Amino acid sequence: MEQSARPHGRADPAAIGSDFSEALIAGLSAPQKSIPSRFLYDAAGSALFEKITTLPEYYPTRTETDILRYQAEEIAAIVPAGAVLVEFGSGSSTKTELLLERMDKLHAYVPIDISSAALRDAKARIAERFPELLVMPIEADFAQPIVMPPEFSARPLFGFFPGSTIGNSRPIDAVALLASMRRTLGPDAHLIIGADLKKNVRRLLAAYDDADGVTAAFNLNLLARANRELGANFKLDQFKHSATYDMRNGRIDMHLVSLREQWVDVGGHRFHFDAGEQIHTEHSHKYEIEGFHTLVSEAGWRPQVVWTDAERLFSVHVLIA
Ligand code: AVJ
Repeated sequence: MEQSARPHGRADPAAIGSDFSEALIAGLSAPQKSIPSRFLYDAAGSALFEKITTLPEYYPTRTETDILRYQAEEIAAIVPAGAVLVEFGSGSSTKTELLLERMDKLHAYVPIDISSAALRDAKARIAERFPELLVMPIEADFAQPIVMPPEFSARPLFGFFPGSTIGNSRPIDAVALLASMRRTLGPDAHLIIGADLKKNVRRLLAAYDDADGVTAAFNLNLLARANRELGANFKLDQFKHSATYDMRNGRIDMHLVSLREQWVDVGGHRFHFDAGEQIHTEHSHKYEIEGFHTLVSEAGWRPQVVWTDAERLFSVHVLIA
């Protein structure tokens, strides 16, 4: 939900008891403070993320798009006539168009997203560009079990989960999510999924802490959002963005670091921050191809094909249910 700015200390009554409010208060009450990464994507955060995808340091989007463009013919050959393409967390559906261009025998496209605005825009654009294609958006959180329209149950289903969004989940949760997608798609389904690869740490750190500070603004928007939506009083210049690489777990961790000892009010609760105390805001796991194969196998998927770019920065996998 989009909301206009309001003075500190006056919360929007409709937002009290909201998902964000509950998660934020719970996350800041824990000994290790954290905010779930899904809250990064309000309207302002989504716009900042779109900007991140164009940064020279942020290689994943560009690299995955190149892989998909290069392999589009081959992907289209795997997708039989009359199939249904189901995208988990479709957002702007930009990468999807690369596939749809080649899939002239596709029956339907089912974008799944929590943003009704994103679904509306994507549906309008895709329906206009591919007039033969049935577009049936589902407004839902892809982390929850989703019921496919029954009229598609006899058709070959192709899941599409690009962007290395799977990397935001800890391995144990990633397995659960992949298993849930397998149940949603049913027997004989395929899943086309993007996974970011392990690489030089300096390169990884630059991608999550760019020179222009766009990623910093994206991360700090969580606090700005709490001020806007919940009447919190975070002082944005008293926190800074940090991205570190956890070698043992093979992941980038984003934090917001308190620059001094301070108190912050959120929805009737006061939270204390020590100088240097961190709020964890995002995990972004990086995989080796083998490790990713192990992960998907634990969820019951069978790896069919994997493509990477020449620099081996990113991988796109086709899995069979
Ligand atoms: C959209 C989750 C794939 O982890 O690389 C970008 C989000 N965070 N810069 C990622 C993100 C910081 C992104 N994903």
